[in-house]
Amino acid sequence: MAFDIEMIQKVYATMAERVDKARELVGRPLTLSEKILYSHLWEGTPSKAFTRGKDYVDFAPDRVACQDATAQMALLQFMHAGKNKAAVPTTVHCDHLIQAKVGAKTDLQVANSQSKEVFDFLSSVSNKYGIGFWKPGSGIIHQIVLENYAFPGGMMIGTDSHTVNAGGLGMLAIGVGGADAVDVMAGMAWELKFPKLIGVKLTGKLNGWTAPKDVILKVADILTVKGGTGAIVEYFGEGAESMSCTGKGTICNMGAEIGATTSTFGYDDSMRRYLNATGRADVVLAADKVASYLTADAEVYANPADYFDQLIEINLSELEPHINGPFTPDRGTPVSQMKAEAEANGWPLKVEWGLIGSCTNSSYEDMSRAASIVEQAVAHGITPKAEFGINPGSEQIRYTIERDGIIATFEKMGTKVFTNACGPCIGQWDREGADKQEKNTIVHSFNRNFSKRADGNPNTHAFVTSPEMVAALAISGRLDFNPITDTLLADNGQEVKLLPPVGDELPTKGFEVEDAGFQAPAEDGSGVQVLVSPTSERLQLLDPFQPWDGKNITGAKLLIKAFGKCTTDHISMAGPWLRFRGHLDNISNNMLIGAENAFNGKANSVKNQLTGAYEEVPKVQRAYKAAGIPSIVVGDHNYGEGSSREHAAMEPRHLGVKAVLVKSFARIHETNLKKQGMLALTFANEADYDKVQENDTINFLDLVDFAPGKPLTLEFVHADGSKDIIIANHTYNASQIEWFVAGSALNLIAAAGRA
Ligand code: MIC
Ligand code: SF4
Repeated sequence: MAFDIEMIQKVYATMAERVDKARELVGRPLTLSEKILYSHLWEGTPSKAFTRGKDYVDFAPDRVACQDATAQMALLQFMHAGKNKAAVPTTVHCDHLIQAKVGAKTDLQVANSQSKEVFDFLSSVSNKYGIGFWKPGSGIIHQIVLENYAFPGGMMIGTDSHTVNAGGLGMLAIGVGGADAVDVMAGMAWELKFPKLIGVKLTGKLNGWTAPKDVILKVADILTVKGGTGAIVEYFGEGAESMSCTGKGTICNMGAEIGATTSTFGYDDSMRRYLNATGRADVVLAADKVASYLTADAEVYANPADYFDQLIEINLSELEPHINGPFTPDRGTPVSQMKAEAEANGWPLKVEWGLIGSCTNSSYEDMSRAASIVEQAVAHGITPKAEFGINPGSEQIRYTIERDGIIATFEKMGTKVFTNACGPCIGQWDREGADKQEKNTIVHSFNRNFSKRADGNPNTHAFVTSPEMVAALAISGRLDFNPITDTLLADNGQEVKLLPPVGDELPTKGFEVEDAGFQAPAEDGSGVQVLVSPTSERLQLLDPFQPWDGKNITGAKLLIKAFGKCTTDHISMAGPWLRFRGHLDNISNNMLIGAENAFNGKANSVKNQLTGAYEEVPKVQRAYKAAGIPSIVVGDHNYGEGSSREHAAMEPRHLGVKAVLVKSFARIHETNLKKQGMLALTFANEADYDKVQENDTINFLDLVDFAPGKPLTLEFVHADGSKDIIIANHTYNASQIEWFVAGSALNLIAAAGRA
């Protein structure tokens, strides 16, 4: 039986009525995305039609998922909300805090002892508040959600940007900051701007070396890292139907990389097969009764241009395998052009490592198709030229692929099998020699490849590709190897051409697992004690942020003008810093250390305007804080791209930064800033970015009149006394302005809890 089947049945029970009403109000056939949105309104049955990309709407998500690196802050905040129990089914997953070094068994033991305090905290908070707890080693949050909780037509939020993975099962699953999760767990509405809709029509069929991953690598190349901002991507067409459910998950997963709010697919046979294989025949039974509501109305897919804000068409029969990177997931190169591209750009051609896994590509199908390539190499006596590592997505997958001999196949090539966890994908990789910072190339099946992400080395060129291509490239040891046309040299000197990958979508003998790693919460958690040591360096109870004093901010210093790509990895790095995710003051020491200072081209070196010295960003900001001087951060396009980690917003808030003024924001980060009581502003005129100078002092002239739709006026006073007036736009609505006034959204919830 599926977890929370009653909740799922309840969602389906009201679906028809709500969707029919929405269709009537909107006055035309509906996309799947609209059906799910309108059937999850906080108000219940819809009473009006909303304008896409404009209206803020209150929703009622069905469930919440958190992972260990973000759950700490989410639950520390939830503890202030004054509730006894999470209001909707919620789970916590331990996956980010496990380092990949020697192999699964030892690495897990090390993590369990090194992060014991954090795991114990998460386990006891979960137990107290009725939250399902998935222990370290159980798997990566998004695989576990897909295997156990996702259901067609549902809506969930998760404190991780790749929550969107559950779109593979026809959900609207959306990544958020912890403060948003707290809203839903506290039984309140969750607000989202009604998204725009991008339709992707998939014709033809994947074949040969192409995989679902290539669809999203292509889409990322077309839309770029910000092309999906504020939109839901809905995939459809014969190509979608012919693809596995976990393959659909891969495509939705990497929708985070184009900034999309989420991505989804209509309910089909691949989902039925997957639900049945993962022990959820009851969900199939329930979903089948409302099947027509779990996909778009027929007219929509027949004439998509009339219903989507943007339409993309991809013919899968013609799609080539892609390799995206380095340093950004939207730089796509078809495999046939890699040689020329790599040579022209000076990318190291030798592949040092091939890594298969992450929440994006760690399904049974992924592992079995990649293993089919390894098998061929073994059979031909080819020694792999690069090192190889895999991290299975869940214990259920690991157990099953071990039973089916897939792990044994990988091991024949000397592959390291890491824990069922994020590992190298989030810099939890103790890679030998990375500290030498040599220029090198790695290929992986993950989703992100920002600078330093995997091993901390800024000179590692990481490329994203499908698991089967990772296998081929790692075996050949070359980035420019094209398995479709090129041959490999066997150890006996024979030339060998690899055959295209084959594999099972689902295990023919079914999934199996001994201990999946789940811990159910206590029925009544009121007696459970949650302890946080005051001397802990890993956990720190939160102090509420101060409310706004009602005055214009004046005399603020420019902390940094960030140049170019500034992702959440640049603002609050992961890897070694993950250990401080539950301790706001300690983690604040990584604030913006990866951002490039526009004035000197350096990272973590900004001018302290009080002394004139160039120092680390956190140090300078602490100096301003100690002197009681406010500050602001200026940034470029798509600021805060990537992760949902709210630390990237809480750290500046904690250290006294008042505003972040940029050319444009990534969605989750903008909301996180608002929720934590910061000012998230954009240049009304982008060119004004160039007017900002290193020694600037900034005065807000009309913050006292802060109101929805009304831009703010900022005065930039330069060192020579001259001034520039810069107009800043914002997207705060009335209730979001209240968060700013109260000091944070949590302050409002806590006040309501006390009232
Ligand atoms: C990531 O892939 O960057 C992460 C680590 O999963 C993050 C969450 C985090 O920073 O903890 C994400 O994608 O949201
Ligand atoms: Fe973990 Fe990587 Fe997936 Fe983020 S993208 S959840 S770090 S596996």
